[in-house]
Formats: sequence, structure tokens, C-alpha cells
Amino acid sequence: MVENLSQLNRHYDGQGYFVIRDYFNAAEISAIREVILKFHHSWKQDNEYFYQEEAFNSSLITGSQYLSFDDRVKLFNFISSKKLMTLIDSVIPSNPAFMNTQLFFDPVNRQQKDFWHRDCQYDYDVEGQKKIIHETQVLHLRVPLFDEHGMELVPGSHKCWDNDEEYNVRQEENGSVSSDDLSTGKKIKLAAGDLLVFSADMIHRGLYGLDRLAFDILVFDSSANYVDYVDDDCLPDKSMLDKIDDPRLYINTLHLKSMS
Ligand SMILES: O=C(O)CCC(=O)C(=O)O
Repeated sequence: MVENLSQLNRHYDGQGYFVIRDYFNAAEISAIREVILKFHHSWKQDNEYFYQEEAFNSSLITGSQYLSFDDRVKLFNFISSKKLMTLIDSVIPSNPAFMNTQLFFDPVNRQQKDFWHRDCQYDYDVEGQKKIIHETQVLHLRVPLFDEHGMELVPGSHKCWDNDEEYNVRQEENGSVSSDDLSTGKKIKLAAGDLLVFSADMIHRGLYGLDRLAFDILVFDSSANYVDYVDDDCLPDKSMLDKIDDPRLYINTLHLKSMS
């Protein structure tokens, strides 16, 4: 795979994503799944009403609320493992920084439909979105823990503004809703062991079904102003840093925090 790094990079640059099949072996997935399931179980108990009514994801998985020291270290070591750092360094060559983690699952309420969006639309108005897609990149690395329908993406939209159909659907204008199909959408089915890397600002939606559980890692370019999005509790402390094989991703974030 690593011999294909420049090919993957070119694919990301042009299309806004790449997928690597069978990137993780069964033992790697089973080890990470065990930790994540502990988190998910406790999170659901603690957020019962939200989970039953409307949730489709949780976040802050590396935080101290639900996982032990040892389990958090396992997660940190997985996120900054050589396998993932090779790809992260390739897409964000200078000082990539850890932002957060999210866990995506099927909403209990089956009426809820999977919906198109760009992540930046929740922080920027339309003019801001037009600008930001050309300026910075936040990277999502999706690790499906079970086979799932995967994601639907609009290739190239990480650098290209919406056409009329995409805009109306994503912004729910002119009678469209965000769960409408898009003629430009490309479905990427994923199996446990696969890895999908995609730009958070491209037009995308998760595809619900199959009782999915997908672990998403978010990483950003240190030159972009995202450090305020990082929760201190989700970062390793000094005693954990000593147990992380390659802590650069976290040290870069800690460094940005210390300057903000
Ligand atoms: O899987 C989902 O439900 C949505 C995923 C998503 O929007 C994201 O990872 O930013």
C-alpha cells in the first residue's frame, strides 16, 4: 500500500477522499472494537433520552469520562499508529494535529434520514463556506468496526462549490430536503478492516443501516485555526504521552493550545 502513497494523495487532492480495502487485520479491528464498545455502552446508558430520540453519533471518545487510562492509551496508540500516521503525514505534511473522535451509529428513530452536508456549514455562513473550502482541510479517517453501507460523497466537492441541485438539497431550499438523493453522489460501501479518508468539508452523508458503528478520527492542519474545537480532556496527559509510541499528533495540538 505505502508504495501507492502518492497515488492515494493524488486521489485525495482531486476527489477529496480515498479508500483502502482491508487496511486493518482482524486482530487490529477486534482490539479497537473492544475499547469502543465499552465507550458506546456507557455513553448510551448516560445519554439514554438523547440516544432514543435523535442521536446518530457521539464524540470525545478519547476523553476520561467513560474509558480507563489503559483503554485511552490503546486508543491514542491506534490513532497515531504508524499505519495511520503514514497516511496523515502524506495528506497533511506539516504538523498535523489531533482534533477529536466521533462514533457514528444508526439512529434509533427509523424516521431519521441520512442527510447531506459539509461539516463547515455548521460554523460558517454561505460566503464563509465558499472561502473555507479553498483554505483549510479537516481530515476524517473513518474506521468501520462492522460491515456497513458506508458513506456517500460528492467527488471533487472539497474544492468545488455546490451546483444548484447540491446547494438546494444541502441547504434545504426550493422544496428540497437534505435527505434527497444527489445525482452527483458516489456511494462507498465499507467493510470492517477498510479505511476511508475524506475531507470534512466535501459534500457527504453517512448511510444508515446494518447497525453500523464507525469510529471517525478528525485531524487538522496546524496552520488552520481549529484548536478551539479541541476538548482538553480528549488529549493525553504527560503520563499517557510517555506510553504513546509516536505522540506527535497530540503534541502538535498541545503546542497550539499553549499558544492560544
Ligand atoms: O456517518 C454519518 O452519519 C455522518 C458522517 C459525517 O457526517 C462525518 O463523518 O462528518
